Amino acid sequence: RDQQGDDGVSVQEAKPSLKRPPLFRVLLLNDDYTPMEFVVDVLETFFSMDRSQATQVMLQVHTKGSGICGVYSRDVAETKVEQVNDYAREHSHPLMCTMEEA
Ligand code: NFA
Repeated sequence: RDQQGDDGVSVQEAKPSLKRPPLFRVLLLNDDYTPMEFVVDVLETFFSMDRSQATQVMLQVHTKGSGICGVYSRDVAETKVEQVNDYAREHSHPLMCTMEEA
């Protein structure tokens, strides 16, 4: 922030910086090949969803193109994305997990 002294000269004041760290949405993207059951398994295993919740999110991804798995700190979001993409590749599925700032 800028403030003018009585000599009319502008100086910079330090702003009280209490910044909360940014949050990130972790997303799954639809594709034509990954089996629905595998996506439900991923949502249960890596995002602690029950079967009914996991099925809802899977269907959202399938019908809308993408869906939110959860919202996390940068570190946790990066780890989830890597774990899901590694797990999908290990099983030879093209499923894509990504993140964006919330
Ligand atoms: N679209 C995939 C299918 O019809 C299912 C799917 C859902 C894939 C969600 C990726 C994410 N088999």
